Amino acid sequence: MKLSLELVFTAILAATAAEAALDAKIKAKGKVYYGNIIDRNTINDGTIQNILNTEFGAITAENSWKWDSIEPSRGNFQFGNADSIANWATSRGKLIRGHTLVWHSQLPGWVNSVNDRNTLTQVITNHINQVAGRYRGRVYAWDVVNEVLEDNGNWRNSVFYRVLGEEFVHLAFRTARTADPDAKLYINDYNLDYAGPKIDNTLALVQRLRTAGTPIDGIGTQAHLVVGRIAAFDSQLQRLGATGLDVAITELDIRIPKPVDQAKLQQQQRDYNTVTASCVNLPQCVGITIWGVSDRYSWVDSTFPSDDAPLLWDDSNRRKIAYDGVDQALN
Ligand code: 9MR
Repeated sequence: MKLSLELVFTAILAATAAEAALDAKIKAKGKVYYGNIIDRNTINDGTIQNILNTEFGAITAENSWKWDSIEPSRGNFQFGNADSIANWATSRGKLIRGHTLVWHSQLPGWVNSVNDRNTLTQVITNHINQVAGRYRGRVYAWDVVNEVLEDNGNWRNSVFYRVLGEEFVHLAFRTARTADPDAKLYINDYNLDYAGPKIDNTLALVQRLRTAGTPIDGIGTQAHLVVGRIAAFDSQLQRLGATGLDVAITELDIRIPKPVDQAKLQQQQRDYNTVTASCVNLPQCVGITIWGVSDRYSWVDSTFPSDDAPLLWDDSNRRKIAYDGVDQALN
């Protein structure tokens, strides 16, 4: 009896995974996943869990895989929250995108105060070995480095660049490849959605990494967009694809300048349709991750108080017409 009940549960889980609607549709277009995020604020919300289960096929931890969560002091690794998310995803047959190994933000103070090359090299190497090593074989893709350039195309003034120069990027990729040889390794950034020095210099950096033999598999474009301002998105995504590397849209949301009204929600529907179609139409684009399920839980509320409503479900977890924009691009 116990065994057959387990079989029933397994079958239900498998069926749920198989029916993940947006995910199944983008797979039918030859892509790898349609994903979303989860974290401590949503992992116990039954409605969000249900939407993740039924619509999405890949999971990114919104915060719990970041350096300050996992290694708050040197050598003190805290995997509790990160493991919960990994297990949530794995037990439901979802892919995992690992976010992120080396990033200037949500970085504990002790890393920022390192000022010699040897120590920082050891610190980066150990962090990547511990984190990517722990989930070895379970992560589809890692954002190995995140946001290393400023919008003007200059190097960001992080502890990593100050102490190690560009070598920190090479070091991070080489270490990640050894720690988890089967994971796809990505450079990830925002504001790659329009022409300018940031995308130019990102592409130049990618070229230098490849020339140096540094193992990189993909470019992630976060795509934190604003309704009605996505005209350049498709052409810039094509530039990323022209490298021949994999491309992923890693943190998609399309926020609306307040007040939100029906016309702007309709524009948002069209914009979600355009962005999804851009990925579908680009052979190198492997998948899309939306940065949140419902408007109730979005980083936009606190960071851009004059914008709102960036996601596919509203504050009451009701499906918005933006969902239809995505769905139509997949049909
Ligand atoms: O969504 C995340 C939010 O909960 C955090 O407070 C914030 C802190 O920096 O990070 C947000 O996620 C960011 C992601 O990790 C990297 N790209 C930009 C995202 C939005 O800020």
